[in-house]
Amino acid sequence: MKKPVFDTSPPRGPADPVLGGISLVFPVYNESFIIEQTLRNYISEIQPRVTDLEVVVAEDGSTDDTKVVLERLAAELPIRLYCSNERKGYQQAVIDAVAHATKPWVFVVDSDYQFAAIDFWRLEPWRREYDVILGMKSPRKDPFYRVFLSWGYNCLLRWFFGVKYRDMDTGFRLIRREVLANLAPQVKYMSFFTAEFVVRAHYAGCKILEVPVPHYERKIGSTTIFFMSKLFVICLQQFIGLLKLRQELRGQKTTRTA
Ligand SMILES: Nc1nc2c(ncn2[C@@H]2O[C@H](COP(=O)(O)OP(=O)(O)O)[C@@H](O)[C@H]2O)c(=O)[nH]1
Ligand SMILES: [Mg+2]
Repeated sequence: MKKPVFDTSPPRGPADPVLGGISLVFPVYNESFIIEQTLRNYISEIQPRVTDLEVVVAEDGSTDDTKVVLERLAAELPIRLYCSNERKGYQQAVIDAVAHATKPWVFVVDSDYQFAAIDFWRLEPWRREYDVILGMKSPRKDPFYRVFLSWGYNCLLRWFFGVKYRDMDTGFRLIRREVLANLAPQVKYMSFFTAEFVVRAHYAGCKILEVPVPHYERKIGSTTIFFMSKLFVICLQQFIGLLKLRQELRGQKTTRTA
């Protein structure tokens, strides 16, 4: 396959309807200050240019005003809202959220607007050739310790699983729904879903592409996951998860052809 060339300012659609409709999926936890802006920006950017679009918003366990804001927005915007009271954690939240998607393609995006809606168009045209299209944060605008930990994590993933991807924990990804339906329910070892999903997709022979996308600082709130006080436990959990996944996949030859 020839090396992909990335357009630095791709046209803003329209998406080719032949490639199928798109489910836009947002996991949300404690984002009351930013979720309205995120939903309005994504819907106004994408809805006029995608013939068959649905928007799934999956919130659980928020302890701030997020539910109230979402209920108000659901009366106005074309969203399907799913709320539950117990926090699920990122991994289970994403698995449950994508199960609500019904279109042939699923665009799963973090709701804190660290990725801009317009950058959807950097990923969208690659649907012709790939099954999993990952927005590779370039450069990553997170605190130094996060950039460093993520670099180490990605190095370990490449080494353990013989993959070549550089940003396997991105929060901006466009995925063929049948791939998600097959593989998402199997994700269980690594808490942040995407890395384990990408490794499983690679071993299942999926065509995976990383496309550079701008990444922005979190303007409001702070990480809902990577608290300093929990970093050691999180790192340990990911490392144990990595070992378990390797154990499971050991001996399995990747079915990739490209
Ligand atoms: N539904 C749901 N969403 C979550 C949960 N934890 C995190 N999120 C969402 O997942 C996204 C990524 O979280 P974030 O704190 O921005 O992670 P970071 O960017 O890696 O620091 C955000 O949109 C959060 O609102 C959870 O337990 N349930
Ligand atoms: Mg974030």
